[in-house]
Amino acid sequence: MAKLRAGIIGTGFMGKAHLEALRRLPGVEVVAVAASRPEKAEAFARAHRVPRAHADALALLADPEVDVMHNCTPNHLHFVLNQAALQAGKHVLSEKPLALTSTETAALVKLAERSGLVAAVNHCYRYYPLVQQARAMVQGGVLGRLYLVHGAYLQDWLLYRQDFNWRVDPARGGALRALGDIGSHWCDLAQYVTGRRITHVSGQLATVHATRLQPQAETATFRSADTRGASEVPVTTEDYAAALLRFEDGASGFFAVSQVSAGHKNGLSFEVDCAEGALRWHQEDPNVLWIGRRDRHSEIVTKDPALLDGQARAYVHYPAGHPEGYPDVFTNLFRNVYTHITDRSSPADFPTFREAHQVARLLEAISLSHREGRWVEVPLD
Ligand code: SOE
Repeated sequence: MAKLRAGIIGTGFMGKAHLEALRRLPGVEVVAVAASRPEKAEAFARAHRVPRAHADALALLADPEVDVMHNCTPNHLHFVLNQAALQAGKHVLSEKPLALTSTETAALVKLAERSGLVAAVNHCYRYYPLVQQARAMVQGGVLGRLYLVHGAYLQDWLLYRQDFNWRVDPARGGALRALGDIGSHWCDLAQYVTGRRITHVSGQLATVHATRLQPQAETATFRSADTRGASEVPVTTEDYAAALLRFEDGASGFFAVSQVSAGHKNGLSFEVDCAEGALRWHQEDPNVLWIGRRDRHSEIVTKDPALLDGQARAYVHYPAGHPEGYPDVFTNLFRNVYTHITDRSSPADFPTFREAHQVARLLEAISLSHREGRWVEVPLD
């Protein structure tokens, strides 16, 4: 891989995850960071030995030594910085959701495709070895015709009324909270594994807490807020959403997302029911894949590179028995992106802006269906 230089904007939980994953890739160097305040970027650069801390995001985008911009900022900055990066001639790796609305995602698709630059979105869950195995089996038709796809993404970090974070605020997180934040992952995964688009949806959304206590200081995702001096604010974003689904080949399905389900942390799961068996995968136990059978014992496939399908084996870094997990899937996705930047004839196996735009359309269709009480067709553009 030829040397490529990355710049990371945003130094929170995600900025650090991107940095660590990038440092495992040969031929990639993280040369610059920027944050919401210059002191934050400087402290991060010092702590993690990144050569340059820029005063702000635009200064990083003007840095001629940055080839690829990683956008690890809160959701409301995704559109403007992704756009600015493409205009500055940088390849982009954006956190999800790609932008706050499908009007914005459509504009980014246009810009990215015209620019000839590589533009990807971090739907990282695709790149667990056992997800790859499931994909190979479903798309290879090993279990016969696909009937149903179902699953969930359940969390509990917003269970209590005093739980708060910028994601609750529609101006910063987007009008669709649970759907945009974690529903986007589930829908991306379901379509990636099956290779089929979701074409029609019937949705239901619910906000459990009509008001929440907004603390004076910003609270990080997954952390408890300090409620001293907090003010009561109305909540318009959903805590829960579910949808019935129709896929393009006639398969059916359903999924639910929730950020108020006690005990569930990152409970992302899917199940695929086919004519001759079923598959089930769960993110919190990611190194196994369950194969359900009716007329014989069900089976467990484990992360053993000697036994996995060739496509899945490419995502295994360690021998059988050594668990691989969340940080590894970032490296896997980034490897595919950086390889494609270097060699455009290599497969573009990463979530593209176009795919993320289609997910944005899909989530908006679920919301529309909820508001109008009817099935909605997901626009194709
Ligand atoms: C919070 O819900 C969050 O950090 C999401 O924003 C991520 O995309 C998800 O992977 C983990 O949970």
